[in-house]
Amino acid sequence: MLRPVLTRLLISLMACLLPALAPAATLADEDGYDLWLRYIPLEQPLADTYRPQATALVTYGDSPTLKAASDELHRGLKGLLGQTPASTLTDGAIVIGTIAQAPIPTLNITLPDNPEAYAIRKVTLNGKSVTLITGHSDQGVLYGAFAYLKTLQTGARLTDVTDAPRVKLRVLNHWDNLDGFVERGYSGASIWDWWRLPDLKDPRYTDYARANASIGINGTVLNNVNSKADSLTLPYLHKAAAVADILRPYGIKVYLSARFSAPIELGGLPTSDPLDPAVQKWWQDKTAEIYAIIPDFGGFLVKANSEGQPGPQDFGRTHADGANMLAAALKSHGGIVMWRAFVYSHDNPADRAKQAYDEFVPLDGTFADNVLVQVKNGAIDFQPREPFHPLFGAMPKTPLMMEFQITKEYLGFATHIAYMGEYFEETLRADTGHGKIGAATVAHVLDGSLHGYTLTGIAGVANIGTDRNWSGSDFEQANWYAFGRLAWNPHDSARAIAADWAKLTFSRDDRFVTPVTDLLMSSRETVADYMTPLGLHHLMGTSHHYGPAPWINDLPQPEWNPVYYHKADRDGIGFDRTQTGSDALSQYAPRAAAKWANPKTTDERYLLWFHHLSWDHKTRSGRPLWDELALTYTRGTSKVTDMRRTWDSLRPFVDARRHQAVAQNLKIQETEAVWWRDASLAYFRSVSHRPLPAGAPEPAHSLEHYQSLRFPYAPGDPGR
Ligand code: BDP
Repeated sequence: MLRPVLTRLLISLMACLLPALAPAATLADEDGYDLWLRYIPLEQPLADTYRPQATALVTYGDSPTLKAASDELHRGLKGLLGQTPASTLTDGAIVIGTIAQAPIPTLNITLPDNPEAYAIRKVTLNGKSVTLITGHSDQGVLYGAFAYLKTLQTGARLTDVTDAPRVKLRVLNHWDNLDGFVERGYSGASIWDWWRLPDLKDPRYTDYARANASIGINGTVLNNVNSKADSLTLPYLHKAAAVADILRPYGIKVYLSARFSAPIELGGLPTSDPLDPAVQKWWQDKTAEIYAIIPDFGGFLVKANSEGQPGPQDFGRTHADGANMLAAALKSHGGIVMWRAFVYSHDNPADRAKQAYDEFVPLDGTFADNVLVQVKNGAIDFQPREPFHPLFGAMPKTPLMMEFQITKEYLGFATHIAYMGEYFEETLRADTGHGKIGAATVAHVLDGSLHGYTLTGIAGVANIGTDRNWSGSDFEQANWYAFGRLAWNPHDSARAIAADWAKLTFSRDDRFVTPVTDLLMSSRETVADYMTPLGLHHLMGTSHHYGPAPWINDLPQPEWNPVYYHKADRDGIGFDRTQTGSDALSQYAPRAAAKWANPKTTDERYLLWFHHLSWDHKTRSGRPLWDELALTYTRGTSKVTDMRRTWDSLRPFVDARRHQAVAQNLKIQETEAVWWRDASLAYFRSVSHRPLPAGAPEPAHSLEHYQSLRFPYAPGDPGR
């Protein structure tokens, strides 16, 4: 009696384990180059995988963009289904073409009123049952083709789909210098080989365009916001034009960062005063020159009067004067200006978090209609956690666009796993308090619905470089992917996007997808816990921003010093931004400010951002603040250990090469998390003079040891 039971138990145990272990042996090594466009055969042993027939592919119309769509479908279908589709209209065929292209109008498909919209429909055409992918424009068709392939890749059942982007400009910002160095880049050199352009036709540029189009990105700024005027000289414009030619079929426009002092540096003028007619003429001529070479040039991104960059204030003019002068030059060509609001100044004693709002809100309504003001997600600087920037919602007459940082300057570079999709979502869903509850989030500002902006945009600082896997690590690709998806629809779900990415990048198996999605969704919080818990911010090492340095207090500009931000002393810690302190809180609408006014009601993840509190302050757990701080650091490190364990358990689902690459990074992340915890606690203990609570381990080294560490060769550091 016992035997059959045992045998059955054994069999069911084997049944559970075997499939889990089976894939490993058969998975070929991958190097990450194919990103989420791997198109590996669908015959994975997934019972519910839907296998469409796509025996033929018929394209109505003829354009480089339709050709790109058709090439992608060919590539995808060949990879996924193992068959090259024929080109005759048969049952099961895929048909692509714009809605106006004969014979598609006969099908009476309706599309949203958006030039980039697409639809996928099962229809009967000429008596054949086909899948139609259509849009108002070729670009819409291309987006539909990628959407169709994604459905196949994720093993989802194909249903009718209609979709359109909620934001117009979905733009990558490359912080790439003309010499190939990428500021805050952790994935090799710049992919823009300025030296060999314009002759170089690197196939990588086409793959870059494919990857971006697949997630809806439709613009790219090729050069660093800390720009050189040289990028506006004729030879460099020809180089930019060569890139634009390759990206154009994929619906991606090229933009350039413009140096405000270019009329002086290139034009030999004595000034770059935006109200000077000679300066205006210089920009008009320059702009005309650009459009003669790049007819669909997108426009300029400008960092002005920020961190030493030239700008209109050098001549007593405002940001609006500067932006409008460039906007006027671009206007007749259809170009736009993205004017950055990342400004703060060493001679302004106001809390750095307040300065952008103070400068820009009075200018609301004075910007030309082809200007967007580009605002970072938070008021300081891409920290592991920041409350949303108070400018969102506060400039109803000026289109504000978002600037997210995809590259992880402040979150462990490319080595640490921190899924930015979850971070972006936190910002996008934040209630600005400037309208009806539920209709006044940051996403509602960006999609134009809150204030009726017709020009809308989202930018992300790229994490792309020459590394074979593009982003410096396999998991960094998730951040590029999530950025594109959320720029397309800022109301989308970061969790759903993470799950899609995991399926596309590694495995469709639920036993992989669920734990990896969970890991991704908690990963950014983990980083915030071991780097800047409870609302602390800007505690990173000087210039390179690698590792902890909360003790730094000797840099010339007050706000460059971490001590400026944490204000820890024997009595307490935190930045008082309430009425008793800098009153930055008053820049938020009352509904948003109310949540943060009182430490008792403040979400503790923002506690020390807004409040300076005694070490004895009783936190929600009942523990005094000092103990809570120490234990949050410690929790962060143990969560990294959990991530390592999870990843180890997923070995059967990932090829050995990528599994090992991720595992190695996680090991580094664990070591660096412990370093962050130990160095930070060693320092804060020296200030608070309190013993570490039970559960927080003694730092491995002395404070002096941590303070002595130097990193002259840290990547991405413009100061090295
Ligand atoms: C900071 C970066 C610096 C950038 C600056 C910016 O450290 O490299 O130039 O932002 O956004 O976070 O302009």
